[in-house]
Amino acid sequence: MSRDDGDDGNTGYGRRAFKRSKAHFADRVTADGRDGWPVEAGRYRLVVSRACPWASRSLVSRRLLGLEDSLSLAVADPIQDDRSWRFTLDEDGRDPVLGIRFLSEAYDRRESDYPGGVSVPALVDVPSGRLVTNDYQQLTLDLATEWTALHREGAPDLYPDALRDEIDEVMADVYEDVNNGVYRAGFATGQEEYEAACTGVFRRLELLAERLERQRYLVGETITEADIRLFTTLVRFDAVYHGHFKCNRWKLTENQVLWAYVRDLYQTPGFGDTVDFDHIKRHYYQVHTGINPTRVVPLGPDLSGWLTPHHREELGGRPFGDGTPPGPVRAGERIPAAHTP
Ligand SMILES: N[C@@H](CCC(=O)N[C@@H](CS)C(=O)NCC(=O)O)C(=O)O
Repeated sequence: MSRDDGDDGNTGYGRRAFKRSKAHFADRVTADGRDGWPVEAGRYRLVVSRACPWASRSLVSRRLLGLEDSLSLAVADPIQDDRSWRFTLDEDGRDPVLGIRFLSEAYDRRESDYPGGVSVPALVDVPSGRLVTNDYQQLTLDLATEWTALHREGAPDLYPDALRDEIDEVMADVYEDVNNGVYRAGFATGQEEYEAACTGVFRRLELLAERLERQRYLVGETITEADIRLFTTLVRFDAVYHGHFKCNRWKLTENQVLWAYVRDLYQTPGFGDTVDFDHIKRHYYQVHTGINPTRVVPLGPDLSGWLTPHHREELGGRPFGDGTPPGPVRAGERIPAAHTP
């Protein structure tokens, strides 16, 4: 992400509007390997921060599609230092598979003196240690449509052909006003810029709530990529966007429809079991020192409500279509109990 003066958006506060930079490395891993990166079990490593909403999309997709055995996972420390994402959660501060201490090393192997920012999610080629892509928008679509040979039995179709136009349309609005809208509000340096972004966030959330009052999921009657993308912002809403990013017209818990919708997803295997509220809160409140110079992390909100009944099954819907929910989270990838409701 960046402001349009090229700063990294987390700490740079020029007088210009927050603008997200385009992903720089946009190679695709495909079934036919047309960019030189064929889908192959065990070849790639997905590097994420569990704090990051863009990376969290790929965490959910990987679980729902059952790609854990084929696509290994590296989780970065939620707090970057001046060399960006680092593997300080691992023994000796090194990712055990890639053998690197900083994600930037994989970027450097791909392109030395790469001038852009180092971002997650990142897909890294294990044999060469080179970054393949950091294009988070395409990554999950490719996991859903190109990695099918490695999907688990019973994996859902997250991007069904017949519904793609509608899914794309919903995702475009969700991206502009919600996924990125909260960032534009949070990093605004002027009153007007903030008000426009914040108004847009809540206007869109109200429209989405109207839609979701009648149907369990955003498009069709099953979980799709559109739900994953809305989920990753909603699950962070009260914890960080409401306070830290000043999106505080109301809390998610005050909106009956959206609160039930996000709890429904949270309680669905593959969604909530990827969420680490501790990483989320510490990242936002400690890294964005421009908007929280004390780096103090608030104690709330109370998380106990996340596991309460949502009653959304009364709307019908078939979460996994003809498929089945994913199995339990593998050992080593479970979120510590202290970081969950
Ligand atoms: N790659 C995308 C989106 C991914 C993204 O913004 N990830 C954030 C974390 S939520 C990141 O890694 N930012 C770089 C940093 O904070 O050092 C972009 O360049 O805008």
